[in-house]
Amino acid sequence: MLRIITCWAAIAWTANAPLSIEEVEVDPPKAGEVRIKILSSGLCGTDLHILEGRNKVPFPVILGHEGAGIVESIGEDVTSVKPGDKVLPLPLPQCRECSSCLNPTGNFCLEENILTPTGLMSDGTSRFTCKGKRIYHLFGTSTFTEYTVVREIALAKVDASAPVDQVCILSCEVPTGFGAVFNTAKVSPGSTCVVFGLGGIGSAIVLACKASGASRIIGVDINEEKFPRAEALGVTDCLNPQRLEKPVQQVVVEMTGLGVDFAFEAVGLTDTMVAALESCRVSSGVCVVVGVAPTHSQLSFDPALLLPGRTVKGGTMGEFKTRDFIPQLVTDYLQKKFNIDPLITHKMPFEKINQAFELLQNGNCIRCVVKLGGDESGP
Ligand code: PAD
Ligand code: ZN
Repeated sequence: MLRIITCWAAIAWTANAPLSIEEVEVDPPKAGEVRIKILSSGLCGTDLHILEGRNKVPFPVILGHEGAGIVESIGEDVTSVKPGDKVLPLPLPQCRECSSCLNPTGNFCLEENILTPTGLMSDGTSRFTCKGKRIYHLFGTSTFTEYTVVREIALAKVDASAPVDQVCILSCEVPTGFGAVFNTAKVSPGSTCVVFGLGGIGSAIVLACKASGASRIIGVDINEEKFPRAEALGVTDCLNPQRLEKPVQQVVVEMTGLGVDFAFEAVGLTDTMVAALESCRVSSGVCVVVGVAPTHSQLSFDPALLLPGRTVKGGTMGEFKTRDFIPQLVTDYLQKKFNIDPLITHKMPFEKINQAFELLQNGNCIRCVVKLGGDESGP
């Protein structure tokens, strides 16, 4: 008989307030669910959007969706993982049964909990309680806690030797950026690219554009502290729109002649989405929207932009089928097929999670990873 676990978690009681580290009770996993000891977690721009109140989810909530840990216990009917396995919880599941999962292209599993976040598990209840109050989950993951409960369909079982404080970013940041380039845009050798937003996601996009053989990668950010790191990753030209006398998209078009072949938006603002589209060349330019705009915002642009053959596309988690692809991504990283280490600029103990959020908010980091107290010795 599995017991309730009492452990530490960072609770967001409301938006626009620091997280509070408190004791929570974590219920045992129900059928099809897995309880995980979280060892490390990255902080993503989406967590920040939610904490700033611009993207709505139910509160109080345990944030975090970029974690790595060890299976502590499994509920009934769980067959693909067992206690002690190393896993990455996935914000986008892969049920392998719905029409999206059965379609060879695309990855937007119909069991997702991202677009309409209820904060609850599939039976309509939560596994977290704090001071007698129900605490909501985030995207079925919630990784800013020593223990969490995740559905089996939202777990990637990964190589036991993978370093958790590195590979945690392979559950969101890296596949999101890589897939935007390899799957959604399909960046070709010799092409020109522009990347709006040089944070964690934008940096992963830059790495992948470079790996695809792009001849020019223009990076756009309002924080010039991002430029040296972006150049080290492969950006050839940096632009700060606030220092330009013309709209940044006009400058990008002038720099490239007709506009870029591929534009990526990794900020999460509708203005930068339009600027990205307007940076694309006629007759083949592709704009990929990766950033998450504020809840209920509307994207508005001149439809004449599309008539000459520009395309606007979007994707979540880089359109990778998450459970199929992410274990392989971890193995490829362990075999040194690519290097993600420059994407992690800071590591901190879990107790300093509010400082980690300040770093992200002030733009002083690419990714900060917080380390929870536990070790890998067992559940
Ligand atoms: P981040 O905070 O690390 O990076 C955002 C960057 O944008 C920072 O460098 C900012 O300085 C920069 N920025 C802010 N305003 C502007 C502006 N007006 N013009 C140019 N640059 C600006 O966040 P992140 O990289 O973790 O996330 C970026 C977006 O991607 C964010 O909206 C997040 O919600 C989204 C995301 N999408 C997916 C997905 O699957 N589609 C996954 C994860 C994150
Ligand atoms: Zn599915």
